[in-house]
Amino acid sequence: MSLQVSSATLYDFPFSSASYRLRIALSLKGVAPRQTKGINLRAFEQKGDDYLAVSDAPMVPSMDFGPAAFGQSIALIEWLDKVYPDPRLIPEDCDDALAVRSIALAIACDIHPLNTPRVLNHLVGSMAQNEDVRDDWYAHWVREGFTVLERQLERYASRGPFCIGTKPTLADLCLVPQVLNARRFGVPIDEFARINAIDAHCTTQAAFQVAAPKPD
Ligand SMILES: N[C@@H](CCC(=O)N[C@@H](CS)C(=O)NCC(=O)O)C(=O)O
Repeated sequence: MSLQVSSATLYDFPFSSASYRLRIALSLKGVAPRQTKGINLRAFEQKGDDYLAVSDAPMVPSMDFGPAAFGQSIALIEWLDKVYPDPRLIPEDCDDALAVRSIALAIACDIHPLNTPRVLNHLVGSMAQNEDVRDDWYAHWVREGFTVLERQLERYASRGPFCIGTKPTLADLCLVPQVLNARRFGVPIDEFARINAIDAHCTTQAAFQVAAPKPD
């Protein structure tokens, strides 16, 4: 093993849901990067020369291991899960691993990319839409995504209080930040009973609390 978390720099923004996923994973595994540097997305620091000298993409999170830096929260969490396998975030059981990835990617690939700052800023910037259109866009794609997610999660409701079973997995790491994000944007999500129940359970757990952004 050559790359080590203990010698890495984590680039992070508290309210970034992709960064929040990674912080929960680090917290559950009890490992910490050598240092954490904040990239203020509200001040567009992700587009600055300093950050782009480290990260290929103008987004967080990324981890600079020294020899190389990597972005993509799911890839980083999968790597962490192999290098620090206790506790496992992707089950060993192949069928459960498929279910976990299917839920996690429904959030990370189908919901989250439609509501990132660069997409929302493009709507009100170059595309000259007003803030009502932006908010409607956000709410539409979150609610459509949550409708699918709720159906997925209902299938596993008898297995335990987390997305799948009695332990947190990659699926929960994706769900909790997306729920927080939806609430912060004022999107009505009360009707998604299973999503809310899982979120309520996860947020009682110390590892999720430590990783959560502090209210601004
Ligand atoms: N697929 C990437 C998404 C990363 C991403 O979009 N991060 C957002 C914050 S949650 C970001 O840095 N956005 C900057 C921007 O949109 O300008 C991952 O999972 O790491």
